[in-house]
Amino acid sequence: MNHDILLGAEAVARGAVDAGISAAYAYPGTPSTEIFETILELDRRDGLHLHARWSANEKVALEEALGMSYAGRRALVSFKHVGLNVAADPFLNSALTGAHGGLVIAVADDPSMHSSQNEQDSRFYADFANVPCLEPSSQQEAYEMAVDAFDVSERLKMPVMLRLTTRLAHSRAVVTPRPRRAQNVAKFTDESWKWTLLPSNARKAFDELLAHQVDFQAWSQAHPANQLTVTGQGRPGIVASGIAIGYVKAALAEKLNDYNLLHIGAYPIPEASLRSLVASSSALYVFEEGYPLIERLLVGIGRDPSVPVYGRLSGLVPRAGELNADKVKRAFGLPLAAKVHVPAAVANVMQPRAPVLCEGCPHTDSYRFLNEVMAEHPGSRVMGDIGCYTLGYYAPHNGIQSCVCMGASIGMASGVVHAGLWPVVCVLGDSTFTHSGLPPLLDAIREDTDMTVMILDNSIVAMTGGQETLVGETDKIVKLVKGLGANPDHIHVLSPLPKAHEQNVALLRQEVAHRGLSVIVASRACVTYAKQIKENRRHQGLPGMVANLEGKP
Ligand SMILES: Cc1ncc(C[n+]2csc(CCOP(=O)(O)OP(=O)(O)O)c2C)c(N)n1
Ligand code: SF4
Repeated sequence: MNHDILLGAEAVARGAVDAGISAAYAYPGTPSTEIFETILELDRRDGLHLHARWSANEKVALEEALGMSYAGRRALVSFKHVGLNVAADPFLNSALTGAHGGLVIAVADDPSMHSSQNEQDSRFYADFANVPCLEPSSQQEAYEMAVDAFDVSERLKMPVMLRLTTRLAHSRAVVTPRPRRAQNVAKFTDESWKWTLLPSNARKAFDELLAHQVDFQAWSQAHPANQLTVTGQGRPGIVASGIAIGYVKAALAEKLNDYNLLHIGAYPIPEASLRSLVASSSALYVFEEGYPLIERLLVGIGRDPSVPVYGRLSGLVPRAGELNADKVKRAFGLPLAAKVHVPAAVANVMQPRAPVLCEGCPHTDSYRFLNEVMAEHPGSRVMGDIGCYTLGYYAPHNGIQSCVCMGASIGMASGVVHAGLWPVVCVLGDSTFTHSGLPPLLDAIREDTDMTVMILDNSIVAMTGGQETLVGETDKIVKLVKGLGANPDHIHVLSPLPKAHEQNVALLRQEVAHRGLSVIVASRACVTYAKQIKENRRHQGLPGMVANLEGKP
């Protein structure tokens, strides 16, 4: 039997491939990126002939996967938790259409916000949409659940969410894979009415979805990942979901035998098991990675308080941030592991520091000329976006004053202009622009909004590790902007190079002074991913290396 040492994210990819997917769709984002990167690698290595290209954004990824499912074949979608906000519309509606070919949506949450702007819990989305959800507690389970999720999706005719969190996605363990299954043959659904969500169909489809909840409950109740162990009537009970079971085991060791225990790894929450646990236990301790989904159900309103419930809501466990074994130990008043002594010299080096742009980064030069021009307008603002250039918030650049979600810079800059403040510039990267910058730019073009949009085109999706961009060439970005209807007299391309600084200052000064919309594309390749850019361009069939790699240290 084969064994592999896999990241949780890699295990999901292996599981999906072994389940017989025909396609994978994704948009990069930590901690989900490795799922799709592994699919690309397996596709190349094993000649699988999957459809696997990065999508423009998460909504598009899910819609493409829905089409694949409509056509009877299996598709995996993967993105980070905030990506599910972008894909929320097709996700919630896919609960009504159901799935034809297996459809699995792997969402990686990031509690403690290691690389994210919030720590939302995707299980709430599954609950909200009324779709089944699987939450692995180990890399092996991540693999098995990925395979099973496709079976369940086809059996229950529903999209299934596979929820990961950072620790599991990014840590390795031995995984034993199963034999690989063949892909499905394409065949249209014969229930097109369900996929045509006109109110008359949608009402029927929603009734079906609600009626099916008993089947989903029966499935989750019987799922091996949902394990109830009653060690004794009247003992305290523990509920642990997903990866939290590992922390509970590590913290309590053999003391765990003194507790009743319910582990939950499949949702909807298995209500019968939860009721049995409540009926058998004197008190309940709830450990779940993320928000208090199970705890909230247990606490309820107006319930009998004779079985107290302790968890994030009660304050026994911190409300925010990742769980770990120490947090569980603290909850039970157990001694913590001895602190590792870090010598003073090492501790000084390890002081937390704000992340910085790489040496020679083109964004540094963009912030230099941008700051010089904005300094001429005290009280002006630069609306930022999400990418490497977000690091321009920190000193020495101090170049942006907002960052909310991908693509928000343009819409927010418009709002500021609508409020009567001036001047306003916004900065966003090339991938962020194609992800969700086009619709707000259309609005701004329609109104000739008095602001300057700077698209920082570094030829790659740098922040998430060097994935290919959708457009690939500055000329095409310019064509896109022109095609949307922007005034060609106020569309410019510049090179953010130290030697072009004065020229760039003059151009930006001129466009900020222009009382209407200007778009400036600052085009220079990322120096850190130079090799990757070359590789991506070759893959995209684009000619050779980009010319503007000057500034590489
Ligand atoms: C909705 C959503 N999806 C994905 C991410 C992860 N993410 C952060 S920045 C980024 C892309 C940045 O690329 P680009 O705009 O080209 O800027 P660069 O990092 O190359 O400077 C991605 C995908 C996110 N934060 N939000
Ligand atoms: S990875 Fe590239 S874009 Fe990101 S900071 Fe480094 S040089 Fe700049």
